Order: sequence, then structure tokens, then C-alpha cells
Amino acid sequence: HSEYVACLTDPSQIGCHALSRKANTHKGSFGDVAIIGGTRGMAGAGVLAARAALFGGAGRIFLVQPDVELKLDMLHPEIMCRDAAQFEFNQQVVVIGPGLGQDQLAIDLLRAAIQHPYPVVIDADALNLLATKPGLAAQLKTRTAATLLTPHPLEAARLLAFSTEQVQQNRAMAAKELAQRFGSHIILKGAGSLLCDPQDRHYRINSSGNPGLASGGTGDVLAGLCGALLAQGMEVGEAAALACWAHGAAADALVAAGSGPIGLHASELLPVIRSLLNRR
Ligand code: NPW
Ligand code: AMP
Ligand code: MG
Repeated sequence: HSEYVACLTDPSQIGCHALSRKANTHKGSFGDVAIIGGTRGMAGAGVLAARAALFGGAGRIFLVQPDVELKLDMLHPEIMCRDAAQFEFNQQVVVIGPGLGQDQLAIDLLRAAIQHPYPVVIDADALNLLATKPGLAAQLKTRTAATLLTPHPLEAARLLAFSTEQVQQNRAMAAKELAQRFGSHIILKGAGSLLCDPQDRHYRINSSGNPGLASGGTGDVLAGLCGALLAQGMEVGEAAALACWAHGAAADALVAAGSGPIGLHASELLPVIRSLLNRR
């Protein structure tokens, strides 16, 4: 991997302009996102990812739940709640994993997502499944549409059969290894998230964010945001970089305003991320 080059993500080069909208557009212009997750006991993870897709600008958002815990997000009825047992994949960008669980239905949904010929973001429990099902990991390599894996250090360790300490001691090596092994774009999360491209031979380190993000649900927001940016047509490496930067910068703005790091929580990120995406 020696030819990989490191660089910091440069906010001035991160492409919010890629999201600027022409006058004659409609919701179909900004893509559909299906969030697959939020099973019983972890419904919130699915809701947070779906809300992040909404605040991130996707045209239409489906929250596809393995067992329908919620018929409606009362705060955001724009989100369409569907039953995974009856859901048909169309042309959506798929985000699979937040609160997905790891039972047989989850495995079947992950297989369908991997076979889906459109961009897919794989997070949380879908990564944990990938770590234990070599057949699914092999299928992943045959995908032609964009694939983005968003592990935190323990998920990365599971995927690589390393310890978390091994991942953290050499994060760049771990991210590159994941990119090669799974033929996918990688966001290795944690302070200074590392972004890795399987082809371009460079990796980037995100410069925004702070320990206010160390609370349950922030990763689910990042996954949904990645889905929204992909649905709006961004290239996967750029979508990953913009999502990481805006997610971290939202936390930085909240801390600057006195809303963290203590007690900062995932839902609060959403309107701040939206403001950052609308900045020109
Ligand atoms: P430790 O404690 O240090 O040993 P898991 P999960 C480690 C859903 N959620 N640096 C750390 O290990 C998710 O979407 C639902 C070092 C930590 O304890 C998943 O589907 C929510 N270590 C499911 O729950 C909100 C780090 O990983 C352990 C690290 C399980 O996901 C919460 C946690 O990993 C959650 O999002 C770092 N930077 N970051 C909801 N509201 O419904 C993490 N670790 O055991 O895979 O559990 O990430 O909570
Ligand atoms: P997850 O563990 O899946 O909920 O994801 C946590 C999110 O918060 C990821 O985007 C991490 O990069 C981010 N995060 C967690 N802790 C920190 C930290 N100390 N500094 C910066 N970002 C963090
Ligand atoms: Mg997570």
C-alpha cells in the first residue's frame, strides 16, 4: 500500500456547489433513499438515518424496517415508513445497517442490497454481518455501482479479524486494507475519520469534529447523510468527504455555541448540517 498518499480534507475544496439546484427541478431530481434498518429496540437508529437523509436533501426517503416498529415519524412525516418484508428495491440509493439487527431477514436484506445495481452505503449491523458471512463479502466485490463502508473502529476490527487496538494503532493501514479487501470506499470513523478510495491510491483525514460526537446515534446520522449526497448525484468519494466534513463541522458549531461537547446529541446535528450544505 506504500503508494497511498495522505491529505487532510480541505473544507474549501469540498463540493457543496455540487448540490446547487437549477430552477426547473422536482423531487425526482434529487433521488430516492431507502434506509434499511431500525428494527425493534433500535428503531431510533433507522429514524436518525432517515432524518439525516431528509435534512441532507434527498428527494424522497423511505424508512424500511425489518419489523415495523413505527408507522410514521411524527416529527418528520415526510419520511415514508415501509415494511421490509414487502419492500421492492427500485432505483433508490440504499443505506443499510443502522439498527438492522443480525437475524435471517437482516441477512436476506443485506444480500438484496449488495445485488442492487445502485449506490449502497453499508453501516453498523450490516458491517457486522459482512464480517461473519464470507459469501456476502465475496458478492460485494462483484458490484459495479458505488459501495461505501462506514465502520467505527470495532466494526473495522470485526471486518479485518483484528483487535480494535490493532486498528487504532495503524488506522491508515486498516482503512486501506478494508478498501482493498472489500473493493469499496471506506470511512474509518473516530477522531480524524479516515477516508479511503480503492482505486485512487490516496486517503484523506477529516479535520472537523470533536468528542461531542461520542454518543449513540451520531454514526447513524452520518450514514443517512452519505445516502442523501449520493442520491443527489455526488461521486462517492466526494459524498463521503462532504458528509464527514459537514457532520464534524456541525458538531464544532454546536460546541462553539455552548451546546456541547457534554450532552450534544445526534438529532441536534441535523439542522446545522443543513445550514452547512446550503452555505455557498
Ligand atoms: P469499547 O467500549 O471501547 O470496548 P458495537 P454500536 C467501540 C445501533 N444504534 N474508538 C467501543 O468499544 C447501531 O446502528 C442504535 C474506539 C464501543 O463500545 C447498530 O445497529 C441507536 N472504540 C447497533 O446499535 C443508537 C470505538 O465500539 C463499541 C470507537 C450496535 O452499534 C446507538 C460499540 O460498537 C447505535 O447507533 C472509537 N472511535 N467507536 C438507537 N438510538 O436506536 C466505537 N468503538 O458493539 O458495534 O455497538 O456501535 O452501538
Ligand atoms: P458511531 O460509532 O457509528 O455512532 O459513529 C460515531 C460518529 O461520531 C462517527 O462519525 C465518528 O467519527 C464520530 N466521533 C465519535 N467520537 C469522536 C471524537 N472523539 N472526535 C471526532 N469524531 C468523533
Ligand atoms: Mg454506528
